[in-house]
Amino acid sequence: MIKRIFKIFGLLIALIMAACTGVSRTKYYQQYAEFPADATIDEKINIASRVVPSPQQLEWQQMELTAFLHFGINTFTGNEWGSGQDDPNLFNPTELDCEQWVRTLKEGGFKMAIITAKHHDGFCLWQTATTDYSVKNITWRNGKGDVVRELRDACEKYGIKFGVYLSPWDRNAECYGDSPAYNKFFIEQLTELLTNYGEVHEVWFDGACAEGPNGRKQEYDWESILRTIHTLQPNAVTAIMGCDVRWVGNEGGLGRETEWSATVLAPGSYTHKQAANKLLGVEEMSKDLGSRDLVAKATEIYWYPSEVDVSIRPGWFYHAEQDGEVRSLANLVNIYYRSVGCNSVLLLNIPPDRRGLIHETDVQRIKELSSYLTNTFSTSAITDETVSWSAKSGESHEFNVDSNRMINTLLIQEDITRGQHVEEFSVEAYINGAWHHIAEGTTIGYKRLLRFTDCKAERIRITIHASRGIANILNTGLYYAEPLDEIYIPRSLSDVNPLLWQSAGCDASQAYDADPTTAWQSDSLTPITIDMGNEMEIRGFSYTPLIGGDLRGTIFKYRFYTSTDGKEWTLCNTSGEFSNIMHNPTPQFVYFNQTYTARYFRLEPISEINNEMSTSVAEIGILLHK
Ligand code: FUL
Repeated sequence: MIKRIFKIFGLLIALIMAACTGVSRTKYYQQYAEFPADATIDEKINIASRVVPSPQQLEWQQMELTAFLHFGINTFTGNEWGSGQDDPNLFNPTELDCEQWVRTLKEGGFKMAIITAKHHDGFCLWQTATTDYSVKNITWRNGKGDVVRELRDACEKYGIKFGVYLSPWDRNAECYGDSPAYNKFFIEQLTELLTNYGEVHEVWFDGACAEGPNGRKQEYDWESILRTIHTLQPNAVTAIMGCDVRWVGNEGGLGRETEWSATVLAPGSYTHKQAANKLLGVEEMSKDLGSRDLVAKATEIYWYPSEVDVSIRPGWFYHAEQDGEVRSLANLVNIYYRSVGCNSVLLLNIPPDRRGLIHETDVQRIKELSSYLTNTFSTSAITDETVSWSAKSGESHEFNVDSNRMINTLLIQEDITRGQHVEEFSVEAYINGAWHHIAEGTTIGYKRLLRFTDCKAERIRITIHASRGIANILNTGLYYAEPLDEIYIPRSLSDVNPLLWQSAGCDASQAYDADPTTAWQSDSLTPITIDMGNEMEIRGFSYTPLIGGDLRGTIFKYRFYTSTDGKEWTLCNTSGEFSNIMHNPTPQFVYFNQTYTARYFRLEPISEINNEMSTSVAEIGILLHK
């Protein structure tokens, strides 16, 4: 009883003190909260709305635009994933100029550059003591070159932040798969990068990973790996197989319309939490990571914001034959709306070419993007001085608008230092004496951009229909984004018209009907054999997975054969894998390093992306010239 009286008395004092000092009593949880075992749904939602970013996550989110630079041995072989066996002397950029990269990025509004210091092939772009497979043992610059150093210096000079991508998967290291030995090796590489190159703001660990030699599976010691980063670079965020930044779940530049930064998904490197993710049925690619229903089922919640990584070209590495396929301005602007405008950071890849320069076309596109964004978002049409406000569910806020200006975009931001709250909102415009509904959205988070039909309005009204407690809006703006025409000429999938083609053994015509939304499918790993009707000299082939559909049956490893009589077959020299097809399911163009005389060809699947016994070919084509 006495205890209870003390408790009530203590509470009263605390309330009186809070009222007198005006100090807010809201308790926030930095990056993580565990729900009490007996918490109700409402209590859980309340806690979820008070999870906030760490200072590093906040700084990262505020960058908005960051750049990836995929550069390495693949730039010189034409591959997307190197085998780890390519001659390191192939790495030979003739005019390497990291300052040109950084100038391009800086002028483009990018706040950080992340370099592939080591991709899956294991080739290191810096002077490392850990392996011979690096810039140290090649003729380029007499083995004294260091791309990481040059980029670091350029970032320093132009004042942008610097990050490193270090692939956990290593196809060159002999110790890969011998878990303790490789963990030691990997931590040594990380230590070099994090001690010799000044401040690092993001460490990117790719989730793509396969078995090592002889089927050995690497068990990563994520705890030690993350500890190394936290000790050596306390201001860095760790991405993907880290704990601060979440992969959005695709490589196509598409953030979710409903994007919670407070998610029930435990970060990928928390291996002991994987069972909890499974139980909830969530992974990076899940559509829903933070709805009320999911929060109700969860026991914990993380501030784990989304990063949209996408390449300006079809591949992550530079390939000259993709010079005509650099994304259009309209496409990049859409990506901006679907990433930065959907509560995510955009990580746009701009791969340097074989000269060691960002290609002219890419430079031009980055300039166009930057001036488009600057022109669009320079001055808001809202005439009120105060653009921050707060509201409970059901409340609205009105703004005066310069009615001479055309508008078609709403920009709205929550103050995420006080959590993410808004679940549903709508926008109305007061035009000619009446209110008209013009747009609606779900989550806001750090930033939300909503497009609506062009109009001129006297006032604008934003209603918060559902919010997890009080919504704290930090910024509101209205803008006009010029319409852009999408000029997209898809690359032809075949140089040979399949009119005369016949498939052997079954009707596989859906694989060459020029419609990549339909596929020839089989319930086993079945080769597809085609008679082209005429003999010709072929330089390569294309394989397209089902676009926008079920990826089951998509081929990962393959063999490709040609024949002149349909009896004797020649195995063509290829890498034998559609390297990154699982995460980037786009048309694959394979070129041989010689021509083959063929009337017949055969694509034989060796493995499917998820090791299933099935095959799917949306399109197959023959290439006659590079
Ligand atoms: C993927 C990798 O396999 C690609 O090559 C690329 O580096 C991309 C950013 O991540 O998972």
